[in-house]
Amino acid sequence: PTQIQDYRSPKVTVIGAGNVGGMLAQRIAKQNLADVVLCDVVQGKPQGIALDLAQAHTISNHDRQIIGTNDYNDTKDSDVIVITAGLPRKEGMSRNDLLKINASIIKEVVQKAIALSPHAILLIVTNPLDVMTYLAWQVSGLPPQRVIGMAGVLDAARFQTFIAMELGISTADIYTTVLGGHGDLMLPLPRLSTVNGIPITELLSEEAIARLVERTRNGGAEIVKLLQNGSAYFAPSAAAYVMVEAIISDRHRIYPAAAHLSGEYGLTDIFMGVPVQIGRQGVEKVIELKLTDAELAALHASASSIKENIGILQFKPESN
Ligand code: TXD
Repeated sequence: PTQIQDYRSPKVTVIGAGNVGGMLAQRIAKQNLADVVLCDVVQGKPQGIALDLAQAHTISNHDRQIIGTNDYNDTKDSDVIVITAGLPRKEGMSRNDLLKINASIIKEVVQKAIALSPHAILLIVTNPLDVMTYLAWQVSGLPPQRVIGMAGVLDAARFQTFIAMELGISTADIYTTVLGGHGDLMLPLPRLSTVNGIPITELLSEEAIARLVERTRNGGAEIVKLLQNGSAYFAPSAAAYVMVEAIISDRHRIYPAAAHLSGEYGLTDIFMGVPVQIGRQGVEKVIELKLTDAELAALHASASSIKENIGILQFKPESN
């Protein structure tokens, strides 16, 4: 039988103690979900943030440990490793502009982290999201189910927010479906987005829906433009948090996320945003929605642009 002293707190490592990473660490500790290790390449930054967070948590009254470090040995035996390391977008940059710079960062940090936590689930946040998730899977050598990319929860929340603003109702009654890559070709699906079960196509005009879909696609850029130096992090960290929680608490939640496809939606050898069931083992199931021909064609267009970028990195298994 399990002895009580065998129990240890779950451990989540967040690599990249930037805006998203720091805010995610706060959310995890504040909810008493897990101990957190914040790891960054910049000396002092993760240590400073960890100390500040520990003091904040003293005030808000809970007991999780937060460590800041530049040393991967401190990340050993993590249950979940979240990768937020990399550069964010500046105004005028597309997510793909980040491709090569962030690819070299992802390769380095994933290899170092997985060597010490071979049983972890990897959650990728760094952009361009779908390509970085594919790359992380390749360099980690993990089974595909244990590598997940976060973007769909954020994109779906953006769509939800804009629908709520338009209708003047609570976001709590809105459910949205967004498929595809985390880029200009992402696919918010009005037909499968509902207010208390009623499709929004029955509640909003075509013009309004087209406008909200477009705003969702540009949701990240709209914030980049307003902030001027950096990208969104409150909603992204909230989205990463619910995914970490679904894993640590083994909730079998269904979320849109970048997952490995092996034939679903007619696609193979790619990570892209689709609804998945998430639990302690990572992706438990990829859910295949019935799409119209037009929706499927749009999804394939999004997939082609991801594959093109995977090709630029020359990280396809056959060209390895
Ligand atoms: O939906 C989504 N997936 C996204 C993705 C939503 C929001 C942000 N998105 C992307 O996440 C964004 O485009 C970036 O690629 C990442 C992180 O965004 P964040 O806003 O947190 O960027 P910061 O504040 O610049 O933080 C990045 C940190 C910073 O502290 C660097 O010092 C660190 O990453 N960094 C590294 N850490 C460890 N090792 C290496 N090599 C390294 N390089 C940079």
